Amino acid sequence: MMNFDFTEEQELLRKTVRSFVDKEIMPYIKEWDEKQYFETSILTRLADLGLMGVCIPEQYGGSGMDYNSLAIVCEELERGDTAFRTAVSVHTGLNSMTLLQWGNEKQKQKYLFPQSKGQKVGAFGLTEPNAGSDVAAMQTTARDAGDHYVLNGSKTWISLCDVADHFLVFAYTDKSKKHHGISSFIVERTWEGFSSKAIKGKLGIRAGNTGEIFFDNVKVPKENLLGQEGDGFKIAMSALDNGRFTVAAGACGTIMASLEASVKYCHERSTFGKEIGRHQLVQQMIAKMEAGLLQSRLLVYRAGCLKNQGKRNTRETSLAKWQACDYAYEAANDAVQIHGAYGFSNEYPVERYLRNAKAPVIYEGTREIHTVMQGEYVLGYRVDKPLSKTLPAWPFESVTEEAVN
Ligand code: COS
Repeated sequence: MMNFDFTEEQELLRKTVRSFVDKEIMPYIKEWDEKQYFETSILTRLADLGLMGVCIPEQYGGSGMDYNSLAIVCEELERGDTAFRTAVSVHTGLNSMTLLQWGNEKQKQKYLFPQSKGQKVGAFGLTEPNAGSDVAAMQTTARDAGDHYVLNGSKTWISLCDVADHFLVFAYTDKSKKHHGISSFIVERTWEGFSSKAIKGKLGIRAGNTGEIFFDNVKVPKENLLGQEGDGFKIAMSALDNGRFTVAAGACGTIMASLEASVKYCHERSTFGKEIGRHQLVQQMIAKMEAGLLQSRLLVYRAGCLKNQGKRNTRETSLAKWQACDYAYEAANDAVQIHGAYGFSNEYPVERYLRNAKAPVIYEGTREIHTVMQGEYVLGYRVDKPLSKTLPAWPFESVTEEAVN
């Protein structure tokens, strides 16, 4: 059965995030972007709206909505700015959803619950200076020291590096086993030997907090190992199935913002005696944006439906991420073109959209990684096996209700 309707709850969610963005982000974003300043109070306000754990079951502190509701939140946030969608991507998509999928009950209560409430912020430490697309090239190590591990190394391009309380960190526990020797740990910022440093001078997402995190003999209790030793690569890849989903959804927000600004400008600006929207080559760019938005959304919501069914969606999510981010970059580029020389100045928001849209074509799997993955799937070189652990299907079963029945 196919159904393209949103539920009333989802429609209301979209309206709520949209008006939040219009009031709390739009008036200030130009200044935050110029100052390379991340406004942390936005996360607190999102928490007040129940949006820091939108698709996490209520028993773990979340709002219990479905996975496509997370997509809606990401679309609407990125319509304001990519920085805040990125924050939700790492907090909910890469961290909380991974704890939901892989964490034991104790870990979920201790770390997932406060994250879903927004009392604590989560982030994700996978990429290293010498390990981006090639995840297994990482150099960070976690040495077994009896009742704890000792973590050494560093991670880079970490969103919320100075803001997050908890980090999911990937490190080798046994280098000889190659990718089967990587393990995943929950690390707290306050632990001795942990430090962070923001990267300044980024092309885009300048209103976001991104940087490096360092581990200098950080003691990680054994109970903070996520899954089993050696599960790290699988955990990282399954986390990316969710992170990429949020990036793809966010890209739809950039397309919406590009369209909105361009349509407005088309009606304001006249050349050769008519509104520029009347020129066919301008219409072509507008039409491409519309097509890109609709195609991207369909791919995103299809991946979300698979998540709702508890099915593996690596292939579908990768396709959505690749396509939506490419469309968003093109849409932002065309929006600048439509604005002509004005688009080249920050008097209009479209130059920010273009700068912001470049990052998602690179992070969470470059355009090239996703292109190769799709080629391999079609040619039969890449085949996804069923997973031992998937996200819980939606609607979530409540433990409390089970107990009552
Ligand atoms: N969920 C769970 N397990 C997964 C998985 C997923 N989505 N994807 C892969 N795995 C498992 C595989 O089943 C395989 O397990 P076994 O070795 O036990 O059979 C293992 O992980 C290796 O998978 P695969 O063979 O697909 O690895 P490749 O080396 O071919 O993967 C790519 C290479 C390039 C696809 C991968 O490294 C990648 O996506 N790189 C980009 C990383 C990235 O996006 N970084 C951005 C970080 S920004 S936060």
